[in-house]
This record gives sequence, structure tokens and C-alpha cells, in this order.
Amino acid sequence: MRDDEPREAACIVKFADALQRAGISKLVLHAWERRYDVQLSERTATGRRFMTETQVERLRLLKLCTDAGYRIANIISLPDLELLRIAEQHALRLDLCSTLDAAQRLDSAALSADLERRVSELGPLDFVRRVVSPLMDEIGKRWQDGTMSIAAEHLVSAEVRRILSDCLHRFPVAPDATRAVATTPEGELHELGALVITLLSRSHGIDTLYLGPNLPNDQIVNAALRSGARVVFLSCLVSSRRNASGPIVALRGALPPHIALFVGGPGASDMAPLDGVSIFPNIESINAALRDIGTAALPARGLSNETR
Ligand code: B12
Repeated sequence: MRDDEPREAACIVKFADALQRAGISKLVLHAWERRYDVQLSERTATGRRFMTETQVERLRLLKLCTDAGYRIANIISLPDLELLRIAEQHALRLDLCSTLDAAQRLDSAALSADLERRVSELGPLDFVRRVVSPLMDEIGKRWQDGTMSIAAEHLVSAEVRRILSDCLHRFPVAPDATRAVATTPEGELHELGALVITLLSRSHGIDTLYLGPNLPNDQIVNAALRSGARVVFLSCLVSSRRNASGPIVALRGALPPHIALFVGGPGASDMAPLDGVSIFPNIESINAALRDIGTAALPARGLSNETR
């Protein structure tokens, strides 16, 4: 080490190596530092440039995000964790090119083979996280900006639905397992979220019956009673926003107190707390509750909004 280099040699990176690892040129780095008045590198007392490991990683993430199409002006002040999330989402989308191409061509055989390969490589739960969620998000974007036909979206939705349904038998449940039903409220046609929660709850040993989407309240209550369910899982995307929480309050009122009502999905995330209804903002937040139900530790009246 030369005299003018800082002491913590282990976490410092020579300027040229840092630029190479981040994949950007000196010119671009200087332009970003000047234009946005940020410090992305350090200088020794004698003016020699270097970077810390943390700075190299930040620069690498900034480069990945700009490659993903984000404008540097919009991301330069984001925290590292947010940059990492964007970069990961982009990597997942890139990885889905073959799936999206097959969908765009309406090539059902290729689409099916592609998704089957992914589910067998990843297993059902990782398949949902790493394939279904980013894939359906991207399809939603393309559908909205008119670059993907409704037919292509329908083809993918049908194929994902088939594969997730096939996966249900991979989680056999004990005959005395806690029972549940999963569905979407009347008017809600988005069903993949309800299938995902069926799959996840079965992975926790809960015997969840998938009832399909768009079910009127009286049918939900009837199915829950006839199947001996202790929990009703409800997935809400658009309908709950439109109709506010009225139908969910009505469902809570119609269900006997010993049956818990768990509501989740994007349409539930901005719902006001409701007495006797557990609202989950995302799939991760329900894991602890599912573990409790799987081990039969469900409170008599079900949970309420403490999970928010
Ligand atoms: C596929 C799709 C459809 C298909 C659904 C087919 C099917 N068989 O399910 C069809 C064609 C029917 C459809 C119709 C419509 N759609 Co649509 N659709 C989508 C799309 C592209 C994907 C949805 C999806 O399946 N995602 C994958 C699943 C796995 O994700 P998810 O449901 O969010 O579930 C995850 C979490 O939310 C959570 N979760 C879900 N449920 C639950 C429940 C519990 C208890 C828990 C804990 C967690 C949980 O876990 C899952 C895994 O992480 C989305 C785009 C998007 N970005 O979501 C638009 C989208 C949802 N649709 C939209 C719209 C506007 C519509 C229509 C109104 C369009 C129209 N003009 O007709 C209709 C409404 C129909 C209706 N009445 O319900 C909008 C909703 C906007 C809004 N916020 O209100 C979106 C966001 C598209 C957009 N960018 O505008 N759609």
C-alpha cells in the first residue's frame, strides 16, 4: 500500500477496479457526481480517487437500474435496498423473456413447457414468488400499454391457473388437519391470489378447499359450514376497492364466530380495520398466522387486525 492510501485497505477498492466492477466509465461517474451533487467515490489526502466496497455496490446497483430503463435522476437518491429491489425485479423479468415471448406468439405448447420447467426447477412456492408474481405484473403492464393482447393474457392466466391447481396435490394434508376454504368475493374475477393462498396454507398443513373465484357471500358461508372450515381466505384485487368493505362486513356478520375471516390481496391493503377480520397486506405477512392454524393454535373467535 502506498503512503497516501487510506488505512482500511480491506474495504477499499482501487478506482479503476471499482469502475470495472460497477461497469461504468469514469466520464459517466463524473457526470453523475457533478450533475446531482452526490459523492459516489472518495479521495485520499493527495487527491487519488478510490471507492469503498459499499460505494462500488451502490454504483453497480445504479448501473443495473439505469440498464433496466430507470432515469438516473429518479433513482440517484434512493436507498441501496430500494435499488436492490428494482435490480432484482428487472433480473426476474429478464429471466422471463422466453415465457413472455411464448405468450406474445400465443404459442401454448411452448408456454406450457416453459412454465412446467420452471415449476419443477423451483418448486411451487418459489415458482409463485420468482415467476408468477413478476410475470403477471409484467403482463399487467403490457396489457395496459397495449403491447400485449387480451388473448395472450388469458392464455397465460389459464396456464398459470392449471399449473397452480396441479401443484395442490404436492401438499397432502393429514385427515384431522384444520380445514379452510379459499375464494374471491362476488364480482372479483382475479383468482390466482386465492389459488396462491390455497397452496401456501396447504404447505402449512391446513386442508384448504379452493372454491374458485366470484362467489356470493351465502355460498361462501354455506361451503365453509359444510366443509367444517375454521378459516375463510378471501382474495381481493379490484372489487373490494369499488364496493368498499361492505360485502366483507356482511360476510363477517353471516359467518359464525368460530370461523375466522382472513382477507388479503392488493384490494385489501388500503381497507380500514374491520372487527373480526384479519387483513394481510401481502403474502409474507400471513406466514405466522398460517403456522399457528397449521398447529391448531387458532383462537376461538379468529384473529382481528393485529396482523396489519
Ligand atoms: C390476469 C389479470 C386479469 C384476468 C384474471 C384472470 C384470472 N383467471 O385470474 C382478467 C382478464 C379476468 C382480469 C379482469 C380485470 N382486470 Co385484471 N389483471 C390481471 C393481472 C394482469 C394479473 C393479476 C394476477 O393474477 N396476479 C398474480 C397474483 C398471484 O397476484 P395477486 O392476485 O396480487 O396475489 C398476490 C398477493 O396480492 C397476495 N394475495 C392475494 N390474495 C391474497 C389473499 C390473502 C388472504 C393473502 C394473505 C394474500 C393474498 O398473494 C399473491 C402472491 O403474492 C393484473 C396486473 C397485476 N399487476 O396484478 C390485472 C389487474 C389486477 N386488473 C385490473 C383491472 C382494471 C381489471 C378489469 C377491471 C379490466 C376490465 N376493464 O375489465 C377486470 C376486472 C374483472 C373483475 N371484475 O374482477 C387492474 C386493477 C386496477 C385496480 N387496482 O383496481 C390490474 C392491476 C391491471 C392494471 N395495471 O390496471 N384481469
